Amino acid sequence: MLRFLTAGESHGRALVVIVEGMPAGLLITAEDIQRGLARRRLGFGRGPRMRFEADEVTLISGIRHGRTLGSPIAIEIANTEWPKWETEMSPAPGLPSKVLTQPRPGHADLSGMLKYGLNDARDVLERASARETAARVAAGTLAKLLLQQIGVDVISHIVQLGPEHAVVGAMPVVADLAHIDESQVRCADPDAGERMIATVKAAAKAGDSLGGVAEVIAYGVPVGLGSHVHWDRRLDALLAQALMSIQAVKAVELGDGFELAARRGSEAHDAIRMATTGDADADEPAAALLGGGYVRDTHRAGGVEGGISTGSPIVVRVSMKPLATLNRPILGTVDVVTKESTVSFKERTDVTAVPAMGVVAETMMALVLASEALRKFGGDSVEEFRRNRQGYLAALGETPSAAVPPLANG
Ligand code: EPS
Repeated sequence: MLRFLTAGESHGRALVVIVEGMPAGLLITAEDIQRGLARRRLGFGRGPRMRFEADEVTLISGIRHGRTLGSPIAIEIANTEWPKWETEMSPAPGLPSKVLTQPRPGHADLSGMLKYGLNDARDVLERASARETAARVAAGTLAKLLLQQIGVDVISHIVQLGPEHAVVGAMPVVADLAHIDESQVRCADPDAGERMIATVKAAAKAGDSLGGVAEVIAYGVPVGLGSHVHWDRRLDALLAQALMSIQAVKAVELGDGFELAARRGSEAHDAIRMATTGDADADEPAAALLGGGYVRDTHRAGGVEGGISTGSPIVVRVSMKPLATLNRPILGTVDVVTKESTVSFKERTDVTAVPAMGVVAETMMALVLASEALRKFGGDSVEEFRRNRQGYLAALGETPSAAVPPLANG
């Protein structure tokens, strides 16, 4: 329904993204995209590049006078480091000044070199790099703005960095996001945030890297996105694929995920009750409406049952492994030319990119939800999309007269 394609190497001239399927009439400016990209640069533990990489945005097509046209949207994000890399990364025939033959364990280097028949790890790492997520965030900014038109917001916060866990009380809500972004590690729990920063400092000193876990939450998603009818239309499966595709992500869980395995069925599901007037005052004011008049008081399923959204917040946890590039390369590898044992080549790197991964995870969730909302509601213009969603919610509120199907069409 909504497709996007990225192109570009980490130290190439630019990243490019093409987004197709966006309805006409969505208000968008280059500054909106810059703001999204600035959030992706957040986070203690990033390398020096994040301080000078400016993410220069050019809107190439599909937008006129600040509104989408319904045509493919092309966005370019220039790499401000390009002048330094212009010779090494030149598309013109020639040879690199340095060939990287000692692949880093944990990166795409070795498997990519073998698969594509390449002897220089740079030919693989330039595209495997998480720099590509800048292009995804540009596409995701469009998805987020579209979702806001139907009252859906996606937020994230860091619940674990290395061995340090946040003490999670109430689930953060949309109004907490500015406060979360102010934390250097995007953690809602300030004490845990301090401990996380100390852990990153210690890992940096040791020349090592760290992973962690982001929790991503979507508020305002109505019942009925995704479907139980086929494997590739299940919303949880679509979310898992999209989130797992983020560089260095190794696990994704919905709701209580892995913990559910140890529980009895009586403690693993979200009981259903009819909404009462009191539900309108809860954190999610539209909860009763979004669930068709039914609500849940727990979020164990993460807002998806049978591959279909329930109307509850969608809650997903995303786990990122420690970055494969180490400032003190100590992991053993093999030189692909000499076949001798050695340690991997040294690249400039981040200590951790977990806070940024949370922002990228918001992006991927927003792209999936926007695509599925477009499948459900359709619409070539934003107005039509909104109208269709309103009509659906109004119809959901109408109680079926009896559990008997009508005898004839209409
Ligand atoms: C990355 C390595 C680092 C990161 C980069 C991802 O780049 P460099 O080697 O140029 O310092 O800074 O991330 C970004 C540039 C970005 O915008 O997120 C890697 O190997 O994945």
